[in-house]
Amino acid sequence: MPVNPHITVLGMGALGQLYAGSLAKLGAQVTGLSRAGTVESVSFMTPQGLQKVALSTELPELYDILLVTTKAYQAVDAVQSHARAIGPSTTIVLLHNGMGTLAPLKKRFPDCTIWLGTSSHGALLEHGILKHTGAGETWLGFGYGDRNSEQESAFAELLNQALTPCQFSDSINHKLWLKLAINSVINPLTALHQCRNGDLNSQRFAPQIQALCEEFSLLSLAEGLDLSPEFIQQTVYQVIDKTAANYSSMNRDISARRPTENNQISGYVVSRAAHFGIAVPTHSKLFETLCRLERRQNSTSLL
Ligand code: KPL
Repeated sequence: MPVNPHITVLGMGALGQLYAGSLAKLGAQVTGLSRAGTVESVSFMTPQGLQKVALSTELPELYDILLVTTKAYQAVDAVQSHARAIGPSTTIVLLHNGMGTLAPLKKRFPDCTIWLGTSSHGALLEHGILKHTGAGETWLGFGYGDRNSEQESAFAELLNQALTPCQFSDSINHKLWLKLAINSVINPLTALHQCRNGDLNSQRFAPQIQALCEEFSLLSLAEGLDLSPEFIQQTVYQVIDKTAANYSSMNRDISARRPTENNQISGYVVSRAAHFGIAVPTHSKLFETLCRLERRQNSTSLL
């Protein structure tokens, strides 16, 4: 990878635009790719007014860094559709909610390096204008392929300057599973009840949230992670408080009748629990209820 790698951001939703625009502001070479093609600029709403940041519309023949910010269920096919520009010198960075994309990608691209990441930044796109609604953090970690600590630190430092803080972690699995725990509680509940994250502070959700955290903790033990139910619950409520005014991504997907990341969030929890023979009845019920809701929405939208 060159000293100043070209960064291709795949998926130009709010989070993709936040990362692409912030990196481009810093002077990095960034191309943003949406389904319609390359995106020419990112328009940030800042306290000083609108700031338009130009992106590069040129794509390298072989990608240096491919930062994947699509929905989790699109990630594998989206990366696959760029296979001709992905070679042994490409590093794929997976920065989406949910789990389950590493295994198919490393099988499909055995010569690449894959890093995993998680972001807690809040971003909102309204009429093409990007708002950075919540300062968060980015964690990156090694997923697959050749390790190169210089490149790992250099990219983490670049992101740290663009969108502080960002660190490369040796315990990325712990961070990813904690994010999965947060998403497996907040996303399905706010999607099914069509409420804001902060509404989950209501006492009526407390028993369900407690059960979800206890079940997740049992699964985390089996995964060798040991996240206590108290720690998960405390973290979930911290995120609920920090993002109280926001609608979760799954809430927005259901409200707009788009597909959700249910399979990559609750579905992943349920399938890993089944693998270990652990009962997760509260997660299973939420997963199935959302599957039914999505099926109903799909069938009525076909009428
Ligand atoms: O990641 C999120 C999401 O909406 O997908 C949370 C953390 C729940 C914030 O809304």
